[in-house]
Amino acid sequence: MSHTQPSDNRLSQKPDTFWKAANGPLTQQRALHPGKFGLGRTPAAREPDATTKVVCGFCATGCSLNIHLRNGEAINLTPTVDYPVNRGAACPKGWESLSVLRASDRGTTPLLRNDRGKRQSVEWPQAMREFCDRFQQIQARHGNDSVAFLSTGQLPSEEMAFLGALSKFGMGLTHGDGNTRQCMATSVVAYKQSFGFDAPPYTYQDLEDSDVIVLIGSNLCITHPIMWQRVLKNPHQPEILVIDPRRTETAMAGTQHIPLRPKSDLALLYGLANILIQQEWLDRDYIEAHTEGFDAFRDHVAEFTPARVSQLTGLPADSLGSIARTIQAGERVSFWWTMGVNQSYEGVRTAQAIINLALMTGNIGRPGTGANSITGQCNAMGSRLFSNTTNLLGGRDFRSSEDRQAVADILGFDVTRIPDQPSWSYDQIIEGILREKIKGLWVICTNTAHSWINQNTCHEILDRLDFLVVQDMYSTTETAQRADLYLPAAGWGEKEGTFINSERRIGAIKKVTCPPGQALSDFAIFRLIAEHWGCGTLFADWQHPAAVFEKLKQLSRGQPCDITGIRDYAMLEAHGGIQWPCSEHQTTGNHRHENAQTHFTQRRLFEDGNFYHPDGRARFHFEAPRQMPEPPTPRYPYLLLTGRGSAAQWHTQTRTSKSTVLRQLAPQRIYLEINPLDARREGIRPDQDVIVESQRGRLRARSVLTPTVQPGQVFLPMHFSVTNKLTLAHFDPYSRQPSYKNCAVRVRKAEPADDV
Ligand SMILES: Nc1nc2c(c(=O)[nH]1)N[C@H]1C(S)=C(S)[C@@H](COP(=O)(O)OP(=O)(O)OC[C@H]3O[C@@H](n4cnc5c(=O)[nH]c(N)nc54)[C@H](O)[C@@H]3O)O[C@H]1N2
Ligand SMILES: Nc1nc2c(c(=O)[nH]1)N[C@H]1C(S)=C(S)[C@@H](COP(=O)(O)OP(=O)(O)OC[C@H]3O[C@@H](n4cnc5c(=O)[nH]c(N)nc54)[C@H](O)[C@@H]3O)O[C@H]1N2
Ligand code: SF4
Ligand SMILES: [Mo]
Repeated sequence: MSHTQPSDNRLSQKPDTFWKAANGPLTQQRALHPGKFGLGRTPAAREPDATTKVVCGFCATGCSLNIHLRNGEAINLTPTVDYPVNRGAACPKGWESLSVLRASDRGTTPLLRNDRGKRQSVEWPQAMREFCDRFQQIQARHGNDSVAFLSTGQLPSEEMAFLGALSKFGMGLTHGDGNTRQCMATSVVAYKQSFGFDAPPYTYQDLEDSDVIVLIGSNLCITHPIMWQRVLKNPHQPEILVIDPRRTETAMAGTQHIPLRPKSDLALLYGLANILIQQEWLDRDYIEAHTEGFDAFRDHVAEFTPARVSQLTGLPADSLGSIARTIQAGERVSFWWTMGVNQSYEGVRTAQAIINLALMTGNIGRPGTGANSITGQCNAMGSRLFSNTTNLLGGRDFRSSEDRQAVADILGFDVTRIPDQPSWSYDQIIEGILREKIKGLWVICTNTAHSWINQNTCHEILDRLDFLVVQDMYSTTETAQRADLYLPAAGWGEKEGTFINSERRIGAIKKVTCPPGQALSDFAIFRLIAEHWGCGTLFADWQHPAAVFEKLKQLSRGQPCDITGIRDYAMLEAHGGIQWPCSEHQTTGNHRHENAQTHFTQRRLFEDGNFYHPDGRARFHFEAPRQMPEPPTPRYPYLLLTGRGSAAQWHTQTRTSKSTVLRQLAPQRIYLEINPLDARREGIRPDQDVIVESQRGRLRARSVLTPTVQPGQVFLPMHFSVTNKLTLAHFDPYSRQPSYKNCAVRVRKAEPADDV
């Protein structure tokens, strides 16, 4: 590292002086620990009224924001013009990043539930004692693996790696999973099986280079608005096909909307493959040189005739031919998918059906092509590599003794500390609580009691725990309110580290303002826990995020995600972020890339046709479509779709609801989108209270009559906690990702007697 760090003696201080030092005014902090709190490394420290660049902390687009400082404290922001991702644009959430930090429900002290069930403010040392005593007692009584954690795709990689290492190698936990299970697990498994490593191959420039863009189950206009802006900059007048049961904002803006029946994507994609094969609209050379398993795939899809596919998808048979022709006519076809694919009981095979189309038409590894999963959260890509949950650190495998040894050597731990099994998945942890296997749970940076599928059982299950700890920026989240111990965390802008965006670009976040009260960065909390737990010496050199970034580099060495060529945070800033892989070979000595600047700015994978399986070939994976577990019935005649409602709302709204600007840009009450024909049949008028009911629960919403949802389907935004009272807990068998976007409901006008 270019910054030499003074040794950190904070943990030898008493913890109460520790947090005071960590959280004093910026000037005081700098005096106490020059160069220690991020600001020492930003231009802010040298020029207190300067501007510094930070990547956004909401979605995985990974825009860069210029933070304008006065006296070293952030006062405003503007999108960065010379950043290769957003080039001067930001969506409303990005613009409001600073205002969401200043909310009255930010946690300012730890809160401990007392004997009467009331939450009481306590000092950090007591909070740490409770944390360690309670979890250690549970472990002593029920075994080490009776305590588990649930984490996130929204912490910097350095904090994720610290959490993963501390919990599994220090505290002896076996089970810990993240909210990325709700989100990206399907893509991870699909890529691993097809390509040999979890590797989204694209760069955003592909959005501008394609002449055909196929969006499957993605509402890009509102969920990744700045990626959509890149589509708008495409000079090739691309065909934009939007495959979505709803006529979304994106479907309206595209050139062709394909309103298939929900969860019939697999049939559609196999049907398209069949037509392409029948017509010989293939890249035979590519298939032969770079893939494995095509013949069996050809036989499998032969049964998906246009007539059958039309019946399964509800699309006219001739529209299939026209989609196939569009793909054939394209010279640079890119396929992009998000939650309409991943959140499905057959998500992995659906994602792979998309990958198969790209492989068989040779649309991969060239500009404007690719089978491209779009990531959701700011650092979901970091969690895929460095959270130490399902994968061992660096995209490795817990079951491989070689990988365990490599990690132990790099980190200087005894290899016996590393579990030889991957963690239980999120749903298995929740079920583990029900089966009384898990007694203690530590939730970090996710709001399980709102976002997990089927909330009625989820709430009951959380309440069964002997000890629930929630570490969050806000003390009022649905999950924090259920906690026995709440730990107040600093958020984006109040700490440092790195995120990896959807196109594998690593960018830095910095501390540009102070967290409120006694709130600490998650990094500092992990350090306190290590010390109190009794494993502080193991983490003696995990002093600050930059030191852990060095470890991430070593953990990535020789892996497809090798980042050993990134010198330090300053290098990331100098290059506008850097996409992985970026190995030492690429940046130093004779191997230095000829055109280093371009090389750093844009990079896609598989340009040489080599995939990560030992034989270098990509695989065709396929399977027969499954039955929808809960299709509509006469008693529950509508299929419920859920998803994002607006560009101004983020998930469970703990952050976005704190901005007056964002609140004005989005509905404040939950609403149900229903087709006017269905509404008429049910006697429902616009903007009226309705009751929506599934077999598991019911809720009250305002009606929005709109032809954007098809007859027989309704849509609820996920941003209101009641939505998941209705959803059915069912999962993809390979990725264990919840299938949030299909369950049967009924709808009626609310009556005065209704008590919901
Ligand atoms: N404003 C905003 N932006 C966000 C987020 C946010 O909360 N707010 N969250 C971020 C995160 S973590 C994620 S994961 C992404 C999600 O980004 P998206 O996946 O784009 O968002 P969703 O609305 O969940 O789902 C996309 C679409 O899938 C469609 N769909 C439902 N069922 C099916 C089906 O069977 N087949 C097909 N083809 N489509 C179907 C829905 O109608 C919906 O329009 O957004 C990220 N960006
Ligand atoms: N019905 C339905 N449900 C869904 C979905 C759907 O489409 N439909 N989508 C699913 C998907 S894709 C996702 S990704 C999940 C998202 O679900 P969640 O992860 O539960 O949603 P968030 O609101 O992003 O929760 C993040 C929490 O972390 C806190 N936080 C933010 N920054 C920090 C930090 O730096 N440190 C700490 N300690 N805390 C912090 C926030 O205050 C918030 O409480 O929802 C899933 N649930
Ligand atoms: S598009 Fe995503 S990364 Fe860009 S400003 Fe909006 S929320 Fe932030
Ligand atoms: Mo997500």
